[in-house]
Amino acid sequence: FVKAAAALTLVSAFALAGAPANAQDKKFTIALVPGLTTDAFYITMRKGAEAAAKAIGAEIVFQGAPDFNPVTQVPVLDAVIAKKPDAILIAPTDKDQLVQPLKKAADAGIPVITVDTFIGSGVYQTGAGDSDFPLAYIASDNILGGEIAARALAKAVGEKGKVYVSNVKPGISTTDQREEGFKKEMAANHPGIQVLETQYNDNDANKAASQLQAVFARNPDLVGVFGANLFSALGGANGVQQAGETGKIRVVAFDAPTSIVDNINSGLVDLAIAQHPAEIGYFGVMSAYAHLTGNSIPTSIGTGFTVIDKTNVTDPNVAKYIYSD
Ligand code: T6T
Repeated sequence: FVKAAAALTLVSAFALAGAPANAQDKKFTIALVPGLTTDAFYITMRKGAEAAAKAIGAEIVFQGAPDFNPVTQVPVLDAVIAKKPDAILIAPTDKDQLVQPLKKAADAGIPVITVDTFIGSGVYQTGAGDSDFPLAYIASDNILGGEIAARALAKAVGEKGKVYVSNVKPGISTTDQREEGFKKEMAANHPGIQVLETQYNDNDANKAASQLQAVFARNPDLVGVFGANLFSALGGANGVQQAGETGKIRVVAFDAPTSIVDNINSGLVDLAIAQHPAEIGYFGVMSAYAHLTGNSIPTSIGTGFTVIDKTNVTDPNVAKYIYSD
């Protein structure tokens, strides 16, 4: 009896202290490391992550670098690992350069899920190679996004003429795949389009704008540009405007910051391919939670796109996909 009473006291003390009865009741801390902090895409992803965290009583730690660069992202990741969060969601800024730094997290027993971008081949948990250790990859289908961009740009320019891709830099899974999808679609189905050499802008919209003008100076018959991410598209569009070529050099934009609405309405941008970053953040957190509470999770989750143009930009069901600032 004494033993049983002591056990009872222990149990009630435990209950009073509010200790978790099971893993579901634990307050998890989930780190979200974006590609960079000052990008409407990742700001919107954070909102989705916070919404999911609220639903499950978790805490999000949002910590990132001010630019999209492995050199600045790796120290941030090291600091995050040192704090031992329950899980890490990360948009790796380079397919190869983030493998070893992320391995440190996995070796420390912290589950890793990549959001938006991937490491290695992006096919995880297969036992192949040394970069398949993340539990899941949650993102847009970026090859498909590039194909959609190619079809839209080809149509806008009447299926003929010179175009080019304004891109960030090689080694980023998302933007590499968008370019791949774009070129594949052009080569397969749009024989009248000539794709010029890609211009890499290091995620600098000003650089992308000057590059547009330089490409136009070399090719006065340039008819279109595909901006493969937010800053590439913004810069490309600004370059077209500065060159006085609005409506003549057609712009297809990846991503949908608030400024895209004005650009679509003014005819500077033909179409924007909005990703669903909030969805990526939401399902990133939910996947981490499922794993942390003993459930299995899919190794890949594909999120959607909403294509925004003049015909639907005022529709609230479309406008809700414009990113948050
Ligand atoms: O396009 C997004 C993201 O998907 C990509 O990986 C990097 O650039 C953005 O964050 C937009 O700036």
